[in-house]
Amino acid sequence: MVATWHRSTWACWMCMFINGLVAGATSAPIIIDTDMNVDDMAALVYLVRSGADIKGITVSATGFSGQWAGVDSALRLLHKLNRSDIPVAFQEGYLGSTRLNLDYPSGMPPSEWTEANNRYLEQWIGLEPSQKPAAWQSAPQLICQILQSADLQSVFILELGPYTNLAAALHRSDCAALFRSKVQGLYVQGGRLHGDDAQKIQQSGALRGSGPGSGFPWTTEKKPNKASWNVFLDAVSAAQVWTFGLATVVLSDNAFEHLQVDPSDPGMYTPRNCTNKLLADVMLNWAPAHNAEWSGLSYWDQATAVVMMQQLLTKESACQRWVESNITISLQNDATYATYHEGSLGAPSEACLATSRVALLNDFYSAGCA
Ligand SMILES: [Ca+2]
Repeated sequence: MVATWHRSTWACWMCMFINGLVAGATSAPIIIDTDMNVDDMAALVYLVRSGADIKGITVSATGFSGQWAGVDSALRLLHKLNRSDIPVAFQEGYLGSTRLNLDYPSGMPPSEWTEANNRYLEQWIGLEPSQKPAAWQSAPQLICQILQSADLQSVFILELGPYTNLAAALHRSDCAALFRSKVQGLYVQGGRLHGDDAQKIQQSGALRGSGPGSGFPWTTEKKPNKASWNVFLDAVSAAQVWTFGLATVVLSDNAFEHLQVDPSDPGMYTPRNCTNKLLADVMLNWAPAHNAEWSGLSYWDQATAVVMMQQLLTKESACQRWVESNITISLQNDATYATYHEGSLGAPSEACLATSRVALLNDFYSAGCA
């Protein structure tokens, strides 16, 4: 199935090339679902400047920014980038779908983790609020409407946050059929590919939870260490999207091992003649605004955006190692909770396991300068 997708995807890329889309540096239509952390903000600047044909942005309230702030941050950035024509939608309702433990009914990050993201663009980058209001549609409604008016097998979805909005769209009447007919592929950030490792650990029983009677043990203070945040924060929604089986490209945690941010990066990789410093500003204030160590910050969403655009524009990929697999999400009440399970079921996937830091940062900072 992956091979079939690979061939059809390649055929489509060739079509785009022949049709001259590549020459114009405009991508296929894209829907971005995001939680508007700082890496999402930087990825968005890169995407707009590198010719992504963004049809809409949906913002989850289950990730690393408050509901009131994520949409505002996206609108501020689009205003600065002269792209206020792109609709930005709120998540439907407030809470996500995952409620496996009534003692911890919401898996959302604590507010002290998200506070710096909420006011980042205002306080650290000095961006004005946008006069453009958020979309009148809810996130799932906007996704379904974009798919409704799209050509067959034309749309790519970029998932940079929890899967709450995508699952909600899938559950809307008739929208699953639109996903089947209109979506060509899904790109997602994060998650460790276990391979044989996990099976061995599972068989040994070493990953069992805290035992009978202890209840469901996982909270934001205690996450299985191989679970991606984007999966963990709403694991039921993530599991539903992966089980639906869209052709998926995943930038796995393995691919970020040499992608820590260094504050010298913008100076090193931004072209000398670049007068547009927005991307460098967004990157350079990340650690100070969060009282974080640079070594703890990586090019997570940025790298996912770069690899997607390189594929859509048929450029050489910064990904150096790929593996094909079918992936589902484990919802077992043990340390595999919210991690990838590789097998014969779920989404036919191509996972990037290793990236070239130099190739990736060259593209990111030079396109971000355009
Ligand atoms: Ca994100």
